[in-house]
Amino acid sequence: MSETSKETPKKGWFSRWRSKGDAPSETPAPEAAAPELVTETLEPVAEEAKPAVEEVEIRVAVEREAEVEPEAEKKGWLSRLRAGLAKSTKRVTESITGLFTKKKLDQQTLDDLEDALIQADLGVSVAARLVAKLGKERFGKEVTDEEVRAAFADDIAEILQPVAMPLVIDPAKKPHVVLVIGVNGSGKTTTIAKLANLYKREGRKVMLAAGDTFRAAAVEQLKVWGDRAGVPVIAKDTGADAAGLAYEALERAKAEACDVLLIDTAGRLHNKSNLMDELAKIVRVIRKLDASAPHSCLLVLDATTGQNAHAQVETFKTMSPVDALVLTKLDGSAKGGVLVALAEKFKLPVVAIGVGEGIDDLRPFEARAFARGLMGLA
Ligand SMILES: Nc1nc2c(ncn2[C@@H]2O[C@H](COP(=O)(O)OP(=O)(O)O)[C@@H](O)[C@H]2O)c(=O)[nH]1
Ligand SMILES: [Mg+2]
Repeated sequence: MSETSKETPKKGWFSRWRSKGDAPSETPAPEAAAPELVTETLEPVAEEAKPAVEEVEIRVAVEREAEVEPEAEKKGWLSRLRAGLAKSTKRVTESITGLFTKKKLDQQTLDDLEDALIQADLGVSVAARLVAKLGKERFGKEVTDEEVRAAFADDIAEILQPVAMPLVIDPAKKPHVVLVIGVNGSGKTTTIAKLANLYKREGRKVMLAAGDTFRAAAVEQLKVWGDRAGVPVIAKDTGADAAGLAYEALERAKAEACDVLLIDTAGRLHNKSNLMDELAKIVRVIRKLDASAPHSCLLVLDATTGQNAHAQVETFKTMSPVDALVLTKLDGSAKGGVLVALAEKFKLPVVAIGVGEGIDDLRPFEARAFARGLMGLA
């Protein structure tokens, strides 16, 4: 994003989402399927490559997508966000509410509140900060759980505000190259499909590069999504050199004067240095065609992995010029609070959040709505 982020955000990004209404509800991904990032190896924890099954899953997802219920379309995106965050909200608010048996705010209650916030994945530092502020303002006074939640929501919104910004596509770049990285299963390919769909509907010329050449099903998956969004997908056979593919895709995107090129990548190679080499090579090679590319490097994080997301940011920052985050699966996670901890620690822009498996289930990240949603407030 570097030089592009100073620009005024394109209107289409937010206004379209805000006015659009909602996408069909989808079955949330099971939390157990969340991938882990381990330090030495990026082998999957709960997943084996099963092309046959994956292909079936892709088809099911696409078919489900087609069953758009008009009823669901009418729901506002805010209520959808709240519904998506329900599990996270329940976890935080129940523990806070449970503490307010006594009327006056004492040290014990403050300590318990701090624990509740840590349990809800907001992180030690955010929890300490929120509770210290509450203590300073309300110690010894009578407070209700709702007042506490409102105070926390305000403070959380303040932490989130600086990172809530859209991904700005620089119209001067033809194309604006977006490199999408993250561990296997985090939602990279799905997020690319959602972004491609969004940009296409904003009238931009979009191209996709199936850079996860590690798995056959990954290439197929992107082709299916590309077809659905009406966007060309540059792909090669499994095992092809990802950097070479990215290079060719950029060459084509330049030749065809595309506005956006989204490059998918593999999240799992034999080990960390293997993945690092591949990502570095992709960056090196595309810079031969455009020294300023990639113009955005999006790290996709699965919100259901909770605290593991921190390790993923740390690791990927050493591999690539990560300059923004997308948090996915907020619809199926009780760990949405991790977004607050990430915002406070890394201060990386959160350009969008994933709230479902469908092509429309991507939302701009809005600080206040998210903070109030998390704390169970309207
Ligand atoms: N519930 C839900 N599922 C998601 C979301 N984003 C991705 N998924 C699902 O997560 C799984 C892995 O996604 P995929 O895009 O293939 O991950 P990749 O390996 O990083 O490319 C798929 O089953 C997706 O449908 C989301 O925001 N919400
Ligand atoms: Mg993928």
